[in-house]
Amino acid sequence: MDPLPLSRRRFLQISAATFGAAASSPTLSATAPAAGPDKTVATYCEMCFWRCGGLGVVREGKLHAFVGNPLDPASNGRLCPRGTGAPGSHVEPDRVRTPLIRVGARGKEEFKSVTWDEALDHVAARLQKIKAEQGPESVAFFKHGIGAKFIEHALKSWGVVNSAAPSYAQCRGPRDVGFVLTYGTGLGSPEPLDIANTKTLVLIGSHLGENMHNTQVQEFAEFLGRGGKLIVADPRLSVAASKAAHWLPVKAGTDIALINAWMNVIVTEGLYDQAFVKEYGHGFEEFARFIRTQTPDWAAAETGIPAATIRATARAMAATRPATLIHPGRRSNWYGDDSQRARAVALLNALMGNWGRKGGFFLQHTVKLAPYPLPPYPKSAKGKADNPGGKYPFADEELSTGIREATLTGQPYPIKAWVVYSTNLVFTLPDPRKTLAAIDKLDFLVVIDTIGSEIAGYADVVLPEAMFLERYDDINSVWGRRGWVALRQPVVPAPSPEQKPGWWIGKQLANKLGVPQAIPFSDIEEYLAARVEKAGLSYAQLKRDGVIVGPVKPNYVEEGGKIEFDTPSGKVEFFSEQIKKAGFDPVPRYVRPAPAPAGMVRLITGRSPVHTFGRTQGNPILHDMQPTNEVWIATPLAAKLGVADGQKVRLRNQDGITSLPVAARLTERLRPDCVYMVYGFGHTSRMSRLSFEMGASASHLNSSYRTDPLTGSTSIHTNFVAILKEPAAPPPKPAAAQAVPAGASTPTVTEA
Ligand SMILES: Nc1nc2c(c(=O)[nH]1)N[C@H]1C(S)=C(S)[C@@H](COP(=O)(O)OP(=O)(O)OC[C@H]3O[C@@H](n4cnc5c(=O)[nH]c(N)nc54)[C@H](O)[C@@H]3O)O[C@H]1N2
Ligand SMILES: Nc1nc2c(c(=O)[nH]1)N[C@H]1C(S)=C(S)[C@@H](COP(=O)(O)OP(=O)(O)OC[C@H]3O[C@@H](n4cnc5c(=O)[nH]c(N)nc54)[C@H](O)[C@@H]3O)O[C@H]1N2
Ligand code: SF4
Ligand SMILES: [Mo]
Repeated sequence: MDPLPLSRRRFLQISAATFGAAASSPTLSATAPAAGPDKTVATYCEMCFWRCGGLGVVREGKLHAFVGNPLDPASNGRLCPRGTGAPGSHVEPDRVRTPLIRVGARGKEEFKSVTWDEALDHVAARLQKIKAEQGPESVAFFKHGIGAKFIEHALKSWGVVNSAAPSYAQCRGPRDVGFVLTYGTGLGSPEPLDIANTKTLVLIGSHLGENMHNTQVQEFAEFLGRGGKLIVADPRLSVAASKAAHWLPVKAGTDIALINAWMNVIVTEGLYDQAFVKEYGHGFEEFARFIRTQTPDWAAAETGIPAATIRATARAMAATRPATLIHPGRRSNWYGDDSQRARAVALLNALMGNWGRKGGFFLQHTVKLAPYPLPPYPKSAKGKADNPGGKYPFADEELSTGIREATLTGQPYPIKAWVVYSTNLVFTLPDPRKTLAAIDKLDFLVVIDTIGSEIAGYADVVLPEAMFLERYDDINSVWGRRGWVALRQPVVPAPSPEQKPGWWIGKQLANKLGVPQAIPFSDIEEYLAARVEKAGLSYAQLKRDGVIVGPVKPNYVEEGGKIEFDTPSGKVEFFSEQIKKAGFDPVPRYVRPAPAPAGMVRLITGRSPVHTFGRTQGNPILHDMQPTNEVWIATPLAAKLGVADGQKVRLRNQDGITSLPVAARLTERLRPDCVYMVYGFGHTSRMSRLSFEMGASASHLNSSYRTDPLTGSTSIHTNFVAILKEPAAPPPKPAAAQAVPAGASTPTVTEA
């Protein structure tokens, strides 16, 4: 059997295209803009949140291509496959074309088409009623992306205080908190990683090359091209791991043990940056006392990585410091101990002394824009509902799951309506059963989306947004080596005149809710131009070029840059008094993950290089590149189960939730105590025909999660599955199949 299953061959081809891009072509686009009558419009991509600058190419009045903008530092003139495929989202067949009001039972996906006036009058009447009876705090807003700005602003001007983005506690929240607790600052996006100058790069999970954050992948390709040393710890031989000098197939959930053992070697052998620790470190002695107990021999038993390998890789890291970077990761909500895992990563970096140093974390700058004068928000006596009593003491943004909990329990006060912008909460939040139960408790659900997503299927009102190539949004002001501002502007009109931009929706909503002063400008360009011109920059230049990049400034201590740490001690906190005071471990202590129940293995997930989460499976271009997902199963495990390559299986988790059928991909490149699946497939909304029931949903299987006690972030890799061979499993019950509890049939898997 081919040890490299189809999916991997495809991943490798794609990554080869990307890794080779720097040397070969100026863009990944299949179609370069032709000379002649083409018109190009500079804007920035929102197929994901890297926000690369691109050029929309219009030919004969139609959107012809979307290619990289060479002036833009987030793309360097090249887009990833998803950005290049953005025109597919413009022509996506099942886009919502008009506002919709629900006619059938909730979740039945039955709507009638209405005018904007009707839809917004209905929304305003329902929200005003809730405000009158319970207060505006009982209306919550969920958001993802820059387009949310004016809708959120309208709602906040009217009294909304609960506003949360799942991209915090379901993504990079615990990482940023881990860094705040250590260095006094989070890393944000794009992260200030100087991969361009790194000599040794350590990836813990972070699967660059499948995770397509554009310039990071470009710098990674350059790093590999010049022979940089790569160390990858991942239970799976990811695309990145296939390029590594050392692949450490760490047992899932044991990263803290591995990182602590690395630190043990570096501390006990005196390999760390002693000058940096002396000048900038706080509590190093207490930390060192603890870390001396975390020996490689101890960690070997936990992680499955031989002690000699742990020692060798630790020494390799120290050999090139400070140009050694332990990648902090991005999606860090894995096991429910993730802010501590992030602390461990932050501390290992601190031992390299790489803060503000070439090849480590560069010092960032930004281009300042002028604020546009807008009236302040009303004060709320009730406060927010997502984190009552500061239960999660280090959460520094709102918790989406906290709002869901308040909706379910009515505590600290009832939440009666959700307004949801560009986040598919049924997919995004852990345990979709809880999300649906919370929706059941709502008086009113408004969803602003481009397509008929799952969450839209449950809405009382759906408002159709224009996609990013069809609209203005606020200016993107970015921290980076020099910093820059980028403009989003329409390349083509939306296919339907009823598909409106977020700012317009926000303005109408403000009018209908009786707070018209919240958005005083009649056209968003008034607002955009004012912010740019008042900052002394040229709006005409921004419109023409798409970006204005700031001046060169020092990025490193060597260039005269200053480093300071906004922690209580003013230093890098190896030992954290504030964590201790809050009742948690002041040093990152490893806790062994729960073992798999009999007959089950752990489910771990990641990204497809050609899709973004669950939002692009209905994009015809990207759908063509990858219509469905597959489940990776290690060959020894498959042999034990009698599962053949390509055979359809279902996954049933510890809570009896069964997936849709999905093809098995047998591989040598995965530990046999877990299976791997790309997240974002297995859609259940009939309103999007291309993605409906294609593949299996990792979201639905994520029913058992742990909550990080420091930040409230929720885990994704804490579920176990049995592998059921088709057709032995009960016949599919279409849309509901993924939420159906286990029937009588017994899992056919034995534990690996
Ligand atoms: N193409 C594409 N690119 C994207 C996105 C996308 O949807 N599509 N999304 C973007 C976003 S929002 C994010 S947050 C990032 C996410 O991308 P990353 O932050 O890079 O990755 P994760 O999804 O957290 O991690 C996935 C990897 O971790 C490994 N892994 C699983 N469990 C463990 C473990 O216990 N230990 C270790 N060491 N490794 C483990 C998996 O095998 C997999 O290779 O990607 C961004 N880039
Ligand atoms: N099980 C599991 N859960 C996860 C993750 C995981 O890997 N596994 N990843 C986590 C991470 S890292 C992140 S960042 C979050 C991401 O979570 P979300 O941001 O919620 O991502 P999606 O599920 O793709 O939902 C995006 C929704 O926005 C809609 N949309 C797309 N473009 C537009 C637009 O221009 N305007 C409007 N109004 N709507 C639009 C899409 O149709 C879709 O309904 O999910 C988190 N949740
Ligand atoms: S990384 Fe790709 S999808 Fe994300 S913004 Fe850039 S081009 Fe668009
Ligand atoms: Mo994310």
